[in-house]
Amino acid sequence: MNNPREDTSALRVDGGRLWSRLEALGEIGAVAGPNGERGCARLALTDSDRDGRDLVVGWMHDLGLAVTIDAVGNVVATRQGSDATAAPVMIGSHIDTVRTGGRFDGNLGVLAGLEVIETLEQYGIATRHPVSVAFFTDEEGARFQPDMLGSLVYVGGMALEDALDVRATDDGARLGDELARIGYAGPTPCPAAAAPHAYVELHIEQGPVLEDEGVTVGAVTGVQGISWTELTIRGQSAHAGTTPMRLRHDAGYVAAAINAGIRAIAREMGGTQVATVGRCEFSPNLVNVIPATVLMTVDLRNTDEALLQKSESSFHTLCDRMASEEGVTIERRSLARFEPVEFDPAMIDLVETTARRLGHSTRRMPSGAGHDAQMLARVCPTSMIFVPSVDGLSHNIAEYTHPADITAGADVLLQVVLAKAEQH
Ligand code: HGY
Ligand code: MN
Ligand code: MN
Repeated sequence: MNNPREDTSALRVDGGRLWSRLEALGEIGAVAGPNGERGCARLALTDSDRDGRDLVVGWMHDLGLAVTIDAVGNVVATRQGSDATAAPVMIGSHIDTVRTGGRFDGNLGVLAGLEVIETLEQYGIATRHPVSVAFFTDEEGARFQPDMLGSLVYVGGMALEDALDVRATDDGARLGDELARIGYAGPTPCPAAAAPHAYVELHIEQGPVLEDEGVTVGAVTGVQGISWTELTIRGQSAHAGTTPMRLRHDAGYVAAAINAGIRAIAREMGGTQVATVGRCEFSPNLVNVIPATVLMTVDLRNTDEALLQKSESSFHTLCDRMASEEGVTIERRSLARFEPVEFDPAMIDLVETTARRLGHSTRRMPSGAGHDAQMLARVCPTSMIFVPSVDGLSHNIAEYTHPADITAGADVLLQVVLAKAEQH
């Protein structure tokens, strides 16, 4: 390798150092599986999220970075550039996880950002723009909806007060109270006073495409649209044995029909349409009682806004029909609604040409999952770098990405950041 102090195009990260940070963070909220899987459970603003935050903020301080915490708990750590007036190149992602999460979803993007900065420090590389690494609050939206909540507030897409008043789905806690309880209700105003110069996020693909095609790096073109709805189905509890089928108002049956119905909608639409019932809670949830109420969620996604609206319309027609046929009521509450996002063409080109220059196979692709990048794209040139997920698995404790792919993705991130930050 040429001397990277002179020729930074030869600069590479220390993949071992990055891997050991991933392992260390993965121990916080660790979940062990029966076959040796090692996942993570760090739901937003829980004690384990706090512990994960404390560990990463400690690393940020160890690197001598200027660390800010804003009013919704977003943390941004900045390495100074030579031009104090220049906006930072921001690297970011999240460190909260779903309850059955992995060690890479989100964590990789934040820790690779730390690795990029440590590499610049190690080789004494100065940049004109500052370089910052951020983790955003509650990207998953598993406990507090919507998802990408912290980055949405950061870019001015959701009022801070509305975010602080969101209630947790598990215990009803108020987001602002949980933020204060874990010590991350920060003093920095939110939304952010100024936009980054550019934003780039390294993330595992969380799907099967890269692995199926044997490609190392995904140059991400955008993020598909997301529609989350909570349904409260109210029927009539009655005796399972004495109530004739014609007299039933069975909320559980309607829930099952809606679940099967959205699968049929997705199958008929084809393309990128997906549909999921992730939560479904019966009450009173007893073997011999016809369910009185069901609380459930429906997640619909499509890369095309018009098709996403079509799937939503079919879903609501299904709900209306089932309510009428079974004589139940269905209360609907939107939990999240984001249109598809296209990333900046020049940033996509930069990711793709950088990956190729480093000798990695690459392909362009949209993201099926939501990411903080889709919010930062509202305020600055943005793209993402994907690396393969083994068996396409994520939101599963068996989530895994090979160390070589981790290092490849972080090297691409380093070189993209160097290009945007303008080595000085
Ligand atoms: O739901 C998502 O796509 C992301 O994991 N928040
Ligand atoms: Mn993620
Ligand atoms: Mn996720």
